[in-house]
This record gives sequence, structure tokens and C-alpha cells, in this order.
Amino acid sequence: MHVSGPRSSRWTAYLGLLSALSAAFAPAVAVKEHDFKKCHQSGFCARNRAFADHALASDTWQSPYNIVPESGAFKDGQYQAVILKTSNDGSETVRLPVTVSFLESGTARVTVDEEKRQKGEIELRHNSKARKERYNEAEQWVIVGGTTLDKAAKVDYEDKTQLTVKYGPSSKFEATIKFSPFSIDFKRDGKTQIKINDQGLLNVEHWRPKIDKPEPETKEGESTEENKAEEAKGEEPKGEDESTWWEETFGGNIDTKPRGPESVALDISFVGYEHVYGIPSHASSLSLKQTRGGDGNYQEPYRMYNADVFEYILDSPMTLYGSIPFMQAHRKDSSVGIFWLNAAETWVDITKGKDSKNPLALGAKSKTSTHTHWISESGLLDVFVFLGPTPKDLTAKYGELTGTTAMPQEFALGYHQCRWNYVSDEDVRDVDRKMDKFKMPYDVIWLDIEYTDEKKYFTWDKHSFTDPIGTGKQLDSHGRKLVTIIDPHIKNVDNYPVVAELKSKDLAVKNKEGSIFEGWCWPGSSHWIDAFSPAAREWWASLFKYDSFKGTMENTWIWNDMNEPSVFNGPETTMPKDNLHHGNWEHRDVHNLNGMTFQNATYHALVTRKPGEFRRPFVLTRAFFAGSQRVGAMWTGDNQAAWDHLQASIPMVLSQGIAGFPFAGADVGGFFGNPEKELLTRWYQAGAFYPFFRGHAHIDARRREPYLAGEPYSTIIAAALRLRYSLLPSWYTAFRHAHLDGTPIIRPMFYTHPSEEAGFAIDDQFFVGNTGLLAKPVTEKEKFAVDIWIPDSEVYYDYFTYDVVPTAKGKTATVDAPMEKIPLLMRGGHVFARRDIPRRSSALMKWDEYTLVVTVPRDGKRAEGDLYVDDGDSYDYQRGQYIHRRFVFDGGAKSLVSVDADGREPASVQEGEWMQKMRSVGVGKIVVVGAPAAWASKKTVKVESEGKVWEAKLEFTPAEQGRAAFAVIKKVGARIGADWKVDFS
Ligand code: NBV
Repeated sequence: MHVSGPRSSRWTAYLGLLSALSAAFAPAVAVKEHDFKKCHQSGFCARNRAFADHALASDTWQSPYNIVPESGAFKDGQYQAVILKTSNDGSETVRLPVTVSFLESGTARVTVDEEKRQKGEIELRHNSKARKERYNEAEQWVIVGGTTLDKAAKVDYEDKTQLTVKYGPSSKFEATIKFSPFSIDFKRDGKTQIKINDQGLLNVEHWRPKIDKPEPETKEGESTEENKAEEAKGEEPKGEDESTWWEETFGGNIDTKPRGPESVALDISFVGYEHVYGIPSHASSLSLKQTRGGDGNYQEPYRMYNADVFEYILDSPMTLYGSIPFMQAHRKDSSVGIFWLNAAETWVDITKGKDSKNPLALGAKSKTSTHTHWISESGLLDVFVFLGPTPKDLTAKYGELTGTTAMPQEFALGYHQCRWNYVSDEDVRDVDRKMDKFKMPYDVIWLDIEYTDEKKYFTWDKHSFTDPIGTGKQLDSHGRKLVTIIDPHIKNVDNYPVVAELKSKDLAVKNKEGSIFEGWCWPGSSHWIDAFSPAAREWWASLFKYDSFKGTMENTWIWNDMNEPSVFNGPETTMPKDNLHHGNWEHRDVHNLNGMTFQNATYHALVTRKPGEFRRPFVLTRAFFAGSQRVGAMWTGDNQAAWDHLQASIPMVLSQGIAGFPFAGADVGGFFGNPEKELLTRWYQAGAFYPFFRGHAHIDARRREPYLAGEPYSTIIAAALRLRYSLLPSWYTAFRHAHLDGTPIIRPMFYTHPSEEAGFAIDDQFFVGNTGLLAKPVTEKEKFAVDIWIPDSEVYYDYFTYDVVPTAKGKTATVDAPMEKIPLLMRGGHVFARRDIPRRSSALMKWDEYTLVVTVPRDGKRAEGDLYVDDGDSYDYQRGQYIHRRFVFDGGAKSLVSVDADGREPASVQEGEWMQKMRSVGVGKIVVVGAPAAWASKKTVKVESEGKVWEAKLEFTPAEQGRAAFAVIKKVGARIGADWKVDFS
């Protein structure tokens, strides 16, 4: 084991922790930025940035990539050709097969490979066993649909220099492929939206043999780029900088790079687009910043290289735990985007400007374009192009390709109580009892690594957890669940059957020599399961069977941490890039996929945990990639108990949503440190609006279960928890929409109001699903009012007081936010569902009646909304076992009706057990906020359903002093699953 340089102090801390875990861990020290690479320390990033600098500074630069016109053929929606790359000195030409596919969905895909590597006609150094091809299996992990070729796509124009293909819905999309140099111009309705290689930054580092020559001296971790940057300015580089082609060192770790340099890079310009979003996870703003310096901009590209970034810093393009290389660009009334399917280390530079040749020259607002430069270390160049035009089209098309968020276990939307660690069965049971005592609803209690017998996963600490089944049963008696952590590092000790099997079955990740990789993590010396291997996944599944993982039962679910993977003594706290995975793919190629494959293995293990039991798994992951949304939830990792971390969590969670992985949340209270009570309380109020809502704390943090906060905080937190629980039906409905078409659960302004430019950079307020609920949690100390930006001319009511917010479109409304209040507005024109009876867990609310809230719009005409319900546990919803109602309030017809949202006839569904039970669940009350004054004299309304008509009582409260009039109809009595009509005439 080699430890040196800047990592050693951290390593010492880990060792200390391993030997005396209890309270020995040195408290918070901010992330050591130098533990993680900057672009100039990552050879391929530095090389490509230098390439860009040179190209953009030169007036005569021409991209050396040209399509051979005769090689090209268009057939069945696909254009295939060969690009010839001419090497720097003109001595060599490299053949790069290119495919441009036009898909039925209207998405286009551009793939570039390298013939020599494809055919295996290269030599690997150091007797490496690694594969010779560029990694071409990312799509097997990521893409689940939407790849059918558009046979209707046709060549519209062709000559010796270019080819234009019309494709997409009503042939509104157009791609002009230019041959010399190779570039593509994507148009919608005749206007250019996206250009690739317009700036000439395409760079596919081809294979070449190493020619030994004396190397220039460099310091560790530095490329000669940095040294040369100054002198190279304005000059032609004399030759390529080879210093990082064959070997790189960082933090004392050597990367042997048996395949030499192999990066792929491309510029992608969003023409006329000033905002770009996506590429999580970064502790940054929702609208991404420029990265080439300048006022308020970053100096570094956004980096995607999943890493265990200990105590991450804010407002930074630095990489975090997960990566989704999907980017949306937006301007008034138009959204377009790209998905860069590459799982290797990736950097993205962003500049904005008027002129593509000079991106730093900021121009008139309307003409600003965003130029992005994508740089990956290895693999194919594989990019999907989406032409919108709405943000919703973008998330839907991306969802079609990579899948949408899985329908969750219903409990998973409740509150999760976690800490590192609940130390014993009794501790868990005590917290469980106290939550009840203080009337704080929660659904899940979590066990971190200390529950195990010395970090041996699938075992229990013999002294503290003597009766996990008894504990599980106590939880189950209130419908609650237990989540236990299982990490991918397997302790390397004798007498541990799990590691013995991992070794004997040969299912672990290998080192560069092809023998089992050994590294350090929580348990000390460890091996890592290689979840890329089908056999490893099968074996993994066997470990979760109830009779194998003893102490677990039907209400046990799983948390996957450290799956970046985190390797304490590895480069940048992860695996050496020259490690080998199943199929002999280098870790370098698959790094960003690693976490997803592990979560996927756990997900499948849970689906098959018991024969005949087919339930939706719940698996939380820290590392992720495009596609992870299909197998669980994520959280934003180890944040801090600080106000700025609370603030940062909101754009981070919003970013997850627009990048297709909306089941996201941040540790409520902050992981490191001890939040003051005000912060903790505000964090609960914000957390009640994260799609994934979990309180968590570091092992050294003081206990902070919400009932310990003391008054008035505990009562305020309890109210936030209850608010979350009462709105669970609406959250679940939002998940249903996310599952069906990829829409985010919480939605930023640009997404809901794509025409309102003033909202494009707002990332501290959001709508919840399609409920019209607009939240802006307080994230500042001693702040007792917030300004909410109002995106349209609709009326907005205060959620709690029904006050009409006095404001207009584009203005801000100041909303009072004393400690006990979450700034939450209701937009006019919506109907949403709640369950108002406070209970201890979501399971106990299963058969409760519903409350419907109608927010009458400004013009009094129409309000609409929906409610989706299923058993919240099984896959029976796929067989029609669900209720999906659409509610329409019609001010003209003076009625509120409930119809089947999917147009199903009642008789068309054979009702199973759950649906039959739901027959007894009705609509309790209907609250009409903004009720017409004419209802003042009304005492009853007529309810009509299932052939019967009856009367229900209406109580009207007139408007006063800024508060809207409202009416409450009690004991409505109609079944939630039936058609009904309430007649207000
Ligand atoms: O398993 C311990 C922690 C966990 O509580 C946290 O949520 C993870 O992000 N884990 C990281 C390992 C070490 C943290 C310093």
C-alpha cells in the first residue's frame, strides 16, 4: 500500500477511526481540494483545454477531422461514414467510423469510434490484459428504450460537401452534416439550435505506439501544459505534449495507462441559449456558470468523476458523488439538450458569448450563445441531441432513453430518521417510541455501519444488536421500516464467508495485473464486488435472502454507500484507473457507472429476496449515473450543519430533477457538525419539500432526533413532518408523473414557466409536481420573511392563511415566515389531494379519507388536478390496480367532478384485494379556496355518484382583510375511486 503526500493526513484520520471508531474521529476539516484533481492535473483535461486554447486563439484554425464523402451512406434513418483525422504533423491519418442515427423519438445520436482500437489492432503496454476497444458497453447499462430508428428520416439535400437530413415529428428537425471539417448543425423549424464541432474542438486521441524519447521534467501532478501555457499563448505548439500520455501520477498513485492517450472531446454550442442546466452533481447553482474565468465565473470546468468528496465545498464545479452527463439549454420558449453517454472521467467547460470564435466576448442578451466543451478520458464519443422545444420534452425524451424514476415504495416518501449510528436494538426501539410520544410521524429508521460485526456486511454486532427481528417487529407494528447499510467493500479477513465466497467464486474487481484488488475502507483491508459481472450480481442476490441475511425481514430495506467506489488509499479516494472489471474493461472506462451497477445489483437482490414476493425495492445510493433513477433514490452526501449548506441543497435537488433523477434529498440537519436549533428547524421545513426526506448526522454529532430540539422547535418540526404527511397523496401523484414521463418532482421556474426569462436563474423556490404549490423554504438565519418571485398572472394564496398574495406577474411577494411557518403558496387553478388525519406513519394512513383542496383561479373559471393511488408496495399497478382520478372544478358550470384520469371504464378493471379495500375510502372534505362570494348563502351542495344523489354541508367564510373567501364541504361521502360530481349551483 502506497500512501504519500497530501493524502496522508486524511489517511491517518481514517486509521484513527478504524482503531477507535466511537468518538475518535477528528471533527470537521473542510475538503482538501488538493486531494482532488484540477483540470491541469488531469492529463487529458489539460491537453484538451490547451487544444481549445490554441484553436480558439487562432484565426486560421481548422479542425483536422474530415468525412470521406465516398465513405458515407444513408439508410433507414442512419448515416454512416468514416472521418479521417490528420495527425498534427500530417504524417498519419486515422480512421474514425461515425454513425449519425435519427431516432423515432426525434432524438439524434452521433457516435464516433476508432477503427484501429475497434479491430483490436493496437498494442497494450505493460502486458496489460485490458480490452483494446474503446468502451462500448455504456449503453447496455444506461439505455432502455427510444432507440428505434426513424425510417421516415430522409436526406433532403446532398452534395460533395454536406448532407442534410430531415427528421423528427413532422420533419421539423434538420441536421446538416458538413464533411470538411466535420461538423453538424441541428435545426428546428429552420433555425439552428445546436452545433457540434463548430469551434473545431473535436479531438479523438488515437492509438499510437510509445516512442521513447527523453521526457521533459515535470513536477508530480503537473502536466507540461501548465508550464507551457504562458509561452504557448499566441504561438503554434511545436508538437503535442506527450508528458501525460503514458503514465500519470497523482497523490503518490501511478496510473500506468496501458492504452496510452485516448480521450474524446467535442464542442457543443447552444445557439442563442443563455442558460444551461443539468450535469449533476455539483454544489453549484441550477443555471450553470461559465468556467473559463471572469467575474463570478469558475476557473475550472465542471467535473464528473464520482468521488467520496469528504466535506465538500460550496459554489464549486468540483466533482461530487454522482454524475449525469445530461444538459439542457434554455432560452425564452425553447429548450434543447444533449446527453453525453460516456462513463469515464469527464470535464465540461462552459462559456457564453455572442461569437462562437470568441466565447468570452459577452454580447447583447438576446444573442448570447452557450458554448460547451466536453472532455472524457476514454470510451466512445456518443452524444444524443434533443431539440425540444419544451423543458418537458427534454425530460420526457431523456426518460425514454434512460428510463424514468421507479415507482417508489410509498413509505419512502415519508420521513426517514437516520444517524451514524443508532447503537443498539434498544436505541432503535427507544427512538421509535419517542417519535410516537412526541407525535412525530416517521416511516423509516436507519442503521449505519456500526450495526455490523466489525464492518462485515450481512452480519450484526453480537453485543448491541441481539434481536434485530424483534426490533423489526416493533417497527412493523406501526407500519414502519428499517434500512440497513450495505457497502461494496468486503472485509478481507478469515472466517468471513462472504469474502471467502467473493474470492473463491472470483467475483471481485481485479488490479492491473489481473489478481484480486485489495484496498482500504471502513473494515480495513477489503475487496470490492464487481457488480459489472452477471455472476457477481447473482451471488449478491443470494446474500439478501431472508435465511442468508439473518435478522432482516419484510420491512428491511437497503442503503448503498461508498459506491463511487470509495477506496481510502486509492487515487482521489477511489480505485486505480488501471484496475480491471468484468470483461477486462479498465476501471477508467466505467468509473462513473460503478455506483449504479452496485445499486442495481442490490435492487435486483431485493426484488428476488423471497420466491413469490414481488415488491418494489427501496435502495438509497450515494454514487449514481444516468439510469440510476430506475433503481432507487439518491442523497447529496456529506454536507455540513451550516446555513449555506441548507441553501445549496435546493439547487442541488432541483438539478437532480431536471437531470432525470428526481428522487433526491440532502441530509436534513447537515451531516457534519451540530446545527443550532433554528437551523435544524428550518432544515426540517425545507426537507419536508425534498422528494427524499431524511434526517442524518455524523457519528460525532450530538444526538438530534427532532424531539430533542426542545420547545418551540420540536413542535414546529412536528408540524413540518405532519405537513409532509398530509401532502403525501400529492407527492405520490408527482412520483407517478415522474415515473410515466420523467417530469421532475420539484420543479424550478424555468421548467414550469419557460417563457419567463426573469425566472431562468431562480433556484431557491419551486413547484411541487403539478399541484400549484409553490415553496420557498427559509435558508437564512433569523430571516422571518421571504420574497417569492411570482411567475404568472394567476392568483396565489398563502397555504396556511388563505391570504391572497398581493402581487403581479414578474414581481416578488413578501411572505411572512416566522419560525413556525414555511413560505408556501397555492397557485389558483389547481386541485390537489391531502390526508388530514395525523398518524404515526404513512402505512397507518392507508385507508384514511382524502381532503381535496380547490384553488379557484383569478378568473373563477377552471381548476384542475389529479390524484394517483396504488398499493404503494407491489407491482400490481402494472396490471391496472390503481386509482387515478382527475378533478375538474368548473366555475361556469358550478361543479367539481372526479373522472378516471386515464379514461378507464369502471368495469374494465378487475378489482384485486387492494382496490376492493379502497372502496371504503372516501372523500372527507373539500376545501375551496377563493370560493365565489355568491356562495355566502349556500348551506349545502348536491353530491352525485354511482346513481345516487345526496346533500353535503357547506360552510362558507367570507373574504376579509386580504384573506380569500373559502368554503369547506364536509362529509362529502363519495368514494375516492368512483366518478362523482359536486354541484354548487
Ligand atoms: O457510513 C458512514 C457514513 C455515512 O453516515 C454517510 O452518510 C456517508 O455519506 N459514510 C459516508 C462513511 C464516512 C463518512 C465520513
